[in-house]
Amino acid sequence: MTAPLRIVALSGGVGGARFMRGLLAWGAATGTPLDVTVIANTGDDMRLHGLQVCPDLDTLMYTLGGAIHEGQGWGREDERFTVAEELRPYGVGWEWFTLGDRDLATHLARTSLLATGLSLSEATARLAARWDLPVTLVPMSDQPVETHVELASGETVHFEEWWVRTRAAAPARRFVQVGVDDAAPAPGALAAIAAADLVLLPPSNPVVSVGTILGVPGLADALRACAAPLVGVSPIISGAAVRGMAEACLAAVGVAATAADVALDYRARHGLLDGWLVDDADAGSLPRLAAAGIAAEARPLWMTDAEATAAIAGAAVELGRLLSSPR
Ligand code: FO1
Repeated sequence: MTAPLRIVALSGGVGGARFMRGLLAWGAATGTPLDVTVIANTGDDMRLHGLQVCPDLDTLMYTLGGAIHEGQGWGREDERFTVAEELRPYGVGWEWFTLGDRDLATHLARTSLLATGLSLSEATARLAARWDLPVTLVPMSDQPVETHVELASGETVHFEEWWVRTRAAAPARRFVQVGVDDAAPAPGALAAIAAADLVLLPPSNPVVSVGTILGVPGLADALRACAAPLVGVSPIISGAAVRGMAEACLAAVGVAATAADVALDYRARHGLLDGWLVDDADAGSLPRLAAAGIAAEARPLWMTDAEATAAIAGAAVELGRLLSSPR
């Protein structure tokens, strides 16, 4: 039995979760034993009705646990909304942020576990055990971090309000990760990075998902000190975000919404990135990436179905192997 390939991935919600599912499918299809740790963004977290809600941890848990609402990419399949319907007339909470009955059970369980004194990592491990996840799911930090958006109007709102209620309609002036200065990487995160054979950046939002994770003090340092190659998959295809509204986030931080500019920003801002996958439509950017010392390849990047997604994940692993092999 060959030793499993130890992979660490920094992931946000929907796109990252689908990519991780593809990675596991690729491992199964190729008979490649994988030992995967997913470090999840917790900047989207919020306190609602006294409950700790962790959107990206839950999207990863439901997707890899086979319980995701596939069409939405978030929330549970086979969901009911009895509680949400009853909450509405009381006018409490965020009526534009739908918490289904089954999903609420997750938030109740997490909040109860945290109330007994467990850390977010420990609570996450307990929740993940129910889903028998094929990965180790770790929050980026055990300390609370919330992404707030400062709008051009001067008003500041929680990321989810900007993202869900307004669909990022109002331009963001900047993102503030409230609490990040007092946050440390979750214990499992640093250990997994130190032991990794490969680090992957799925096609998650490079600003508010991967960027938030990299902003946790000490985490980017650990990645820069890590001997393993770091390979990313572009979340932008020919100038448009594959999912979500990455362009709106990139504009706020002054990065052009192109496959190459996202990669070059990882380099400039964090001093990270060895390999980068771009879609065929962006093959023209390969020379610019090569000039920056980033090993880039062009291939279809639309995660149109499970097979396509597995192929993308496999290509990222193969690029990592290329970069690991002795020169
Ligand atoms: N996204 C929406 O567009 N509308 C919602 O009502 C909504 C509710 C929701 C509840 C729990 C949860 O974990 C995620 C939810 N999301 C919703 C998705 C969420 O905005 C995204 O998953 C991430 O925050 C960004 O990746």
